[in-house]
Amino acid sequence: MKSVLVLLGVLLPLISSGQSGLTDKGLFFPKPSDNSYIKLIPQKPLNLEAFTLCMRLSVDPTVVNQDNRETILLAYRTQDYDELNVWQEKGKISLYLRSSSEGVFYAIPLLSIFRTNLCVTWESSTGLTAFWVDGRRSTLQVYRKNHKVQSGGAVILGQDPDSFLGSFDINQSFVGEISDVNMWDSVLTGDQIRHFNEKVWVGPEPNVLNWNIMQYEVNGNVLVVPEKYK
Ligand SMILES: *[C@@H]1O[C@H](CO)[C@@H](O)[C@H](O)[C@H]1NC(C)=O
Ligand SMILES: [Ca+2]
Repeated sequence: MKSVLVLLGVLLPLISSGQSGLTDKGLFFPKPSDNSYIKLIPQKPLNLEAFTLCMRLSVDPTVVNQDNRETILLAYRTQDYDELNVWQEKGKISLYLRSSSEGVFYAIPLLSIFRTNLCVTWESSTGLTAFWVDGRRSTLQVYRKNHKVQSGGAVILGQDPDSFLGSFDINQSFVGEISDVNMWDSVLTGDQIRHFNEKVWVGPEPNVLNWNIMQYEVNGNVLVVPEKYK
């Protein structure tokens, strides 16, 4: 009993410093910074041979859509690698798996001041990769066939870490609003991805990142957008 109480004494402060559940809420990054970010706690380790990653995004285009700016949309960083990064950069949207130099680029419409439903799918067995913008699929590309995404990292919104949870660059920070970040360990069907836009989810429960029950940690100047703005 005593050891249980001691354990609770250690765990409770940790649990209460984080928060959970973001149903109908968004996260707003009001201005460029090199210290504001959100750490998302996944439902399970990111050992992935396939994934679907979806999110809703709106940006401050006067910052994010500057010609030479790189803006991080989601970063999953392990101790040694940029294991899975999604960017908007140089007029394109890009995905990088275990690399910060060899990505796959898509000339899809850029993010705007209004919300965009953005999904990306990838599977190891074929390497087939696609972006989905408001339910419309891009052309396919083949990227990182037979690769596996490794566990042991941290999922970050708002900043690109060049070391494990540090070395942020203000000129790569996200400026705008992100919500409904969901991730599955499989490639969903086109119909399922189109349902994501309508917010009436009928597909499988997101089993890697699940916005509705997400545990997360806020660092710096990030506002949780109340439900009435959904
Ligand atoms: C960010 O970009 C601005 C404008 O290009 C530049 O003046 C500044 O030095 C950059 N800051 C960093 C930390 O790279
Ligand atoms: Ca960087």
